[in-house]
Amino acid sequence: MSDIEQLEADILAQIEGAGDETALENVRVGAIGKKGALSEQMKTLGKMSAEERQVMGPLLNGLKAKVTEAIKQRQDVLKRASIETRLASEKVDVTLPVRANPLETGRIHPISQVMDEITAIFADMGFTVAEGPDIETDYYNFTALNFPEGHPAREMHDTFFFNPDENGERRVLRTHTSPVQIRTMETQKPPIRIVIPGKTYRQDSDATHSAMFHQLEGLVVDEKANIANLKWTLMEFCKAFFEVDNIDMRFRPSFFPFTEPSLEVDLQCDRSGSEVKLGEGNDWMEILGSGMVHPNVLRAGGLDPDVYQGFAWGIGIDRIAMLKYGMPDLRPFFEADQRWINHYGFRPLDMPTLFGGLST
Ligand code: 2U9
Repeated sequence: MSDIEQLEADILAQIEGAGDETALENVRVGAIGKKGALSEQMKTLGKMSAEERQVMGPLLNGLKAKVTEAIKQRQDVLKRASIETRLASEKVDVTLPVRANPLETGRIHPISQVMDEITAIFADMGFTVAEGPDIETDYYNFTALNFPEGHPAREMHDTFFFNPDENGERRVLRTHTSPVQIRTMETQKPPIRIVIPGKTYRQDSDATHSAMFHQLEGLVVDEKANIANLKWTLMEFCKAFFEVDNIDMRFRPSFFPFTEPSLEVDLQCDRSGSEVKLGEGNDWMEILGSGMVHPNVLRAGGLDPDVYQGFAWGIGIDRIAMLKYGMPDLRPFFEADQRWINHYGFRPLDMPTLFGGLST
């Protein structure tokens, strides 16, 4: 075998043996790169006699073309092989379960659920939702609601006070949502039919009380609102909320500065078993407070009590949520424990409506 034939055999063997594109590039540089074996041979052409060059020139040029073509073909083979390997390793298993999205895994907090349920019931009766600030003036939280200065009921509210401002006035974290009713009476002409869900604050905390809690209050003001309307409204609400056809209710006289007369509402229940059952039995459970709006409160709202009368009520959302959904302790409501919310929470797309069901 001649030297040229030997060189050809060596280079072609190296090309064939290159296992990946990097190895092939090294072979290319070693053969036809600037200082490659074949390039070095070609540099000797200039020193040859004319006859010798006539034989060796076409031989070496032919070999260079052959090597170039062999490298290109090997490159194609290696490229295809690397694509095949990637396709095999990046295979998608279409039988794997799809990861659940937040709409399926997220949960609605029982307080939000109960607020939505109660507002759905009152919206169906023609009420609109009103809102107001959590930080209130002493006037809207107490004075306008017929709590005279120094009245003991102010102390009963265990109020969170801010430091006095330059005029010596102390703002408060609202102890009830009632200031919103005053603000509404100041700005809207009767008839008024509103419900106010929201956060309220009192210095109190144990298994059934938290410093921040939630209320839903309601107010009706027109020229004829009366106790019969109040009783019917609350009766319809309780039946819808507890999802029962009939429930016995008891109205007990009570005292609130902002209503006169004031009535506390109890629901018939059975406490003989391990849990409280509503709508049956011979026992009673206090559920909410209510009354006819005090004339002083109507006056504070800018309304003439000789023309207008109203009724109002207040419900503790946290307590009623515990009762309806069998939650024994209030504290986990605010602990953001994923296991608790997975257990007691509600699915986001199951919106409470009267026609679709409140809690199903
Ligand atoms: C105006 C006039 C009257 C709202 C009322 C109650 C009775 C009541 C409690 C229930 C449980 C608060 O969360 S709770 O502790 N509320 O008993 N609330 S009447 O009466 C109003 C409010 C505003 C202008």
